[in-house]
Amino acid sequence: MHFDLTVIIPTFNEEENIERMIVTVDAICKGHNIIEEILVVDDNSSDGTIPSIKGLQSRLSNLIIIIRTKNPGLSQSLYEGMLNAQSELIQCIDCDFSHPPEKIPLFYNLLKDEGFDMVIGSRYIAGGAVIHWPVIRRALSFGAALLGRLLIPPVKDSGSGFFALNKKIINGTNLTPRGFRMGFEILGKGKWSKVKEIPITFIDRERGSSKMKMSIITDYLKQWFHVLYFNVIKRESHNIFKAWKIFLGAKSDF
Ligand SMILES: Nc1nc2c(ncn2[C@@H]2O[C@H](COP(=O)(O)OP(=O)(O)OP(=O)(O)O)[C@@H](O)[C@H]2O)c(=O)[nH]1
Ligand SMILES: [Mg+2]
Repeated sequence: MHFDLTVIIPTFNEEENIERMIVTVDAICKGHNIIEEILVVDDNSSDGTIPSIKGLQSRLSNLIIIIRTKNPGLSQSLYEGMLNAQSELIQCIDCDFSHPPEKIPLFYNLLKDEGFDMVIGSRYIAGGAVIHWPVIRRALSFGAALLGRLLIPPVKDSGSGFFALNKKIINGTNLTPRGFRMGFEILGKGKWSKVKEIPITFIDRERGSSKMKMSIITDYLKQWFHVLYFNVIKRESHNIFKAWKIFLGAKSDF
């Protein structure tokens, strides 16, 4: 079967959100004539997430589930989803409705019709926002975004989990996913040339519990240094130099 787009939904114990998210994504894509594969990548949830997905599979033939039992983690799950995606164009979206699914057709059009390699839903450009986060969470997230800008300065929200890409930019790259910032890994090591950020409003989850742990801070620091090492010492990528050149040329889309 041909798919225009693969929508990857990473899950870990999301029984309160998963069914509504799958049905919503499917309705939005169908409403825009996008033939989509919905690929849920689950880290062996112990709640009702897996039975819910299996229950929906009888009426949605485009719904696939990967149940992982080794090397758990959000970025690892997204990467496994990307490697198994049946479409060249891929959308990543959280399951808890923090990311607005109605924006998926815009991401898709920017990849398909305007030829962007990667499109990032940004909280930190004009028109973007975060709603209902405590001050400490805002400070940590914004601090992480600033750190990201030291390496990839044109991108204001490199840690966003709401992003879309053309699979060709990760083919043959040496990605080592860890933590929560898969988009930053791809910006640091992928073979992109055209990237765009679009504003999104990120709403704090209303249902289910957070999977965020403090270890994602150390994971991010390891990832950040690894991207630096990969570009500056190993010279396996020139993305940092390329991004700075674009930034100094003052282009926001590139
Ligand atoms: N497969 C997999 N998915 C995960 C893992 N951790 C989180 N997720 C999923 O990734 C998405 C983002 O996780 P969240 O817990 O919402 O993280 P967050 O948005 O930073 O924090 P909160 O919204 O406060 O919970 C959700 O769809 C989670 O179910 C994991 O280890 N494996
Ligand atoms: Mg969330």
